Amino acid sequence: MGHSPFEGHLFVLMKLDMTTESYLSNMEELKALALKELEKARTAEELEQWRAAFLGRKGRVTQVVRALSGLSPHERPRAGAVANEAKTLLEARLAERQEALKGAELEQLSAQSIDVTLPGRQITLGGLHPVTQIVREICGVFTSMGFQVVEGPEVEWDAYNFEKLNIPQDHPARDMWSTLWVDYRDQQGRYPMLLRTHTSPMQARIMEQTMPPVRVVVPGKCYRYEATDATHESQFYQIEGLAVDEGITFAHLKGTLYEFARQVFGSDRKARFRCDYFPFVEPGVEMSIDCFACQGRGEEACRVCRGSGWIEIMGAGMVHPNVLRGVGYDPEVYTGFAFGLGPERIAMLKYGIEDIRLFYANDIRFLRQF
Ligand code: 2NM
Repeated sequence: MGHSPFEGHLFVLMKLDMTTESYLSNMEELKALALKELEKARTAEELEQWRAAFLGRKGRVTQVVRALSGLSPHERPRAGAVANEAKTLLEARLAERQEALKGAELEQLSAQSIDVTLPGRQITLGGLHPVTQIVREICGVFTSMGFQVVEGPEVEWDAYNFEKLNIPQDHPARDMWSTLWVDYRDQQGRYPMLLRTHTSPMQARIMEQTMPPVRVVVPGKCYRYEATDATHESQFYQIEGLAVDEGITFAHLKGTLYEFARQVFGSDRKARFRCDYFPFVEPGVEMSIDCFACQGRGEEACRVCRGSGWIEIMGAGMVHPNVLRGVGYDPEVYTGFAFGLGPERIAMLKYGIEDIRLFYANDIRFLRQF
């Protein structure tokens, strides 16, 4: 019921038949209570609450002063003088407390004041992860040659990750990728869903949805069920590219990828293409550049090329006619080249990083270097 914090000390109600003695003793009691409560008030807000409770329009003291009218006329002056004196005293004490509080607040403010001429605190800026930086740099090289950057889902269907890429069920080429399967069975009891082992399923999606000319690069995270070591992670990035049009030849592949190598590793690079096998291309190649650390001399002590003078940087090839047919392109009309690279490997070569696991160990001392 009561809102005032002083409600607990219910004051004796004035009665019409009270005597001057009882009036005075009540006034005395009220004054003592008010002074005691005033001591407890610590803030301007509490002081104001106190004022309202005792000296306000409906305050206790005000009510008691009003109750003077209940006394007989000849008793009123004495009691009135005592009541007024009590009221004046309480008002004076309140003013004192308000002054003291204001002083204390000012003191506190000046003690906490800020020297605005001091230099600001140094803040540490975050930065892009080295893999993000290299992915952006590589994509930038290809967009400068007219490619579009596209991203796709990390959880894929077997159909896009393998079948449309000329890797049918039970084909031995499936062993090239140790796959992480999603625990979901279709009506035939097979597992049709997986974590993509490369970004090529997105190329298949793009070709299915658009007619040539197609020029895309697809960066993104891939997953493989493999033990981790200095050159392998179970989660890693890939950037794959694809160009399909009438009249695309292996010369376009070489020209495009050679330009990439020069932009990323320096304009004096040499490039070498040798046969390799990927089920989604024919012919398939691996591309190497001459070692930028020992200038291709193949020095025995060279840690970058391990003495061979050449560094493998990616796989590539002419898109297999089965892949083109599978996405609805006529391989008699359209041809294309495709490539795939690992940005972590590119960054390791470029910056002399010896262990791929450093990228994902979240050691700020390593990450800050880039
Ligand atoms: C590589 C190597 C060679 C490739 C092929 C395709 C697609 F979808 F067009 F068939 N995407 N990526 C490809 C070709 C990827 O990675 C080492």
